[in-house]
Amino acid sequence: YWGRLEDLQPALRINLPRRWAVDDLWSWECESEQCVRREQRGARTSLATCRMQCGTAPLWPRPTEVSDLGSQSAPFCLQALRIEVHSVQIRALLEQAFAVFRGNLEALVPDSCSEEPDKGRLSDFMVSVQVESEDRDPLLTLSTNESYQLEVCRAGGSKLRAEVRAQSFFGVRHGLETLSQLVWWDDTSLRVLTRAHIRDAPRFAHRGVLLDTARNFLPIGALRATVDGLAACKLNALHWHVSDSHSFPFDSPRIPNMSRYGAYSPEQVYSARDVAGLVAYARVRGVRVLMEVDAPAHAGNGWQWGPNLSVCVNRQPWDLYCGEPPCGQLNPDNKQTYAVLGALYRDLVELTNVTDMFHLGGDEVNLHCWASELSGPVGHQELMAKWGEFQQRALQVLEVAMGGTVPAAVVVWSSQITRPPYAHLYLDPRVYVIQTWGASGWGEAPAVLQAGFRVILSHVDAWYLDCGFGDWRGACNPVVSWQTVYQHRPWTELEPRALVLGGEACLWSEMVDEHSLDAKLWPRAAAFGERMWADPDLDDLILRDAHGRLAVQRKRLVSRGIRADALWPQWCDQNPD
Ligand code: CP6
Repeated sequence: YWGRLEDLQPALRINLPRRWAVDDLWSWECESEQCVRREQRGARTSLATCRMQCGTAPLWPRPTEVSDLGSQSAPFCLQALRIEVHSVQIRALLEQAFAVFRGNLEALVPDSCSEEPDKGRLSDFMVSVQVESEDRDPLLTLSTNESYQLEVCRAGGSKLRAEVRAQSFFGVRHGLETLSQLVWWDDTSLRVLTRAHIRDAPRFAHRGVLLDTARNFLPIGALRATVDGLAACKLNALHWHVSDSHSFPFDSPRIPNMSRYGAYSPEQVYSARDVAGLVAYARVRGVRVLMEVDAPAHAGNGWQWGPNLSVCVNRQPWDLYCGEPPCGQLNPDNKQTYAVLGALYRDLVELTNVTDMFHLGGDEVNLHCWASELSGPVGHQELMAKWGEFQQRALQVLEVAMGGTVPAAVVVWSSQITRPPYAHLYLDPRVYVIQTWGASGWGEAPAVLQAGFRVILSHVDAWYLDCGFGDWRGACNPVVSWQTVYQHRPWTELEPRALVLGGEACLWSEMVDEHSLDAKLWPRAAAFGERMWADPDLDDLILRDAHGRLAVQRKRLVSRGIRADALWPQWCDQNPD
């Protein structure tokens, strides 16, 4: 505009709605399951309320069966919220889960909710929880029934009743999570849908996220925050890759030398108390912690205190002796190696309440390292046999650490030894679960399934949330989008389906620390969560619907203190469809 500013004044005086007041000036109405904006000064139906009341509540992950979802809501104060426990044997645990639920609602409220008894507010919001199982000390296993039923209905007058029923504590916990998603903040108060009937169950038993605390240390608080995010998305496993060749931050009560020699600094360690605290924190949130001390490869710094426990440590040129610098690989010929491993396993078994699953690592063994450092035969077959023997002895010390039993699922990463002909020579399919990490195109999963092994899928081309190939060498591609994560459904082509236990989204931490953790994990790990829990069919419509719901889930994560990455311009929030 080249004219005088004064000439423009009349135009500027056109009364445009101020953006931040958009909900005051427009009214949102439901039309064929879509929120439609109508100009109506002074109207107070907010977009959030419209969305919820449209019968399209943005639940994440999508439940299996929503047979009834009301189109009415009621405002309430947190003071109205109460719990009724029908399962006395685990009352304490249920009350803790309820406190978490309550905290999640509290996090939605920007300021303190007015205590004035407002007309129309619920006087009583009763949450009744009931667990069928008699288990007094419930721990998550692969056979835990995580399904639940949630019913919300008016209980006369200004009372609301929500019933959560499940076989296990973990089902009830998921039910509370869903209930928390029927609640939203509506400018002046919390509101909740007043009718709902939901039956829900996960598609896969193992739904995990891997964090690596060896390349860069992550403070225990960052791990706790990650557990909060997992819980919000009904993910149930934190695979904690605690050590690698770079560092050994686990302060093992039995072998304190490991972190003395291996931690980046005396402060950057996880004490037994830290670990036990995290495990308890995670259990209340429906998550189990699986700690992996990687072996025999990816083990160097931290092991130097003993004579010859690890070989090739920090050796150059690294690309001859390991998959990623700095090198380091356990010495399979040293009896002491197994004694130390056994002691470490014993610590982990005690601290993490191991039930039916334990991770032994087992990835990227470099035979050239062993050939160059150990005496004896150097042929390929003999070196594979050495690896096989290492695996068997590691399993033996695990059995001892577990008090004479082997967990039903001993997990190792896919590698040369999990492929034919070695898999059948050295690994028992009744014991081992293979976590396949190569690209989908490598065909690892079909081969492993055909050999009768159970699998956990974590394909590098879809579910690696760091950089995929070559990250620490400076390349960073491809970075997977949430859509890539979400659309990946390898099991549609895998047989037998029953052997697919689930999957993991992996965040290796060569280029991650606590400052970037949240944004790299979320909301993409949430997209993974819905894929694992609900496994919705895919078409454009579903992807569109998912985009909108994920944007809401991302806001929930933010409200709970997770600094999740943005999904779209804020304009899209205000202009649905
Ligand atoms: N660390 C360990 C890693 C990787 C693996 N194990 C890895 C390898 C290739 C890519 C990404 C990660 N950084 N211990 C393999 C499972 Cl592309």
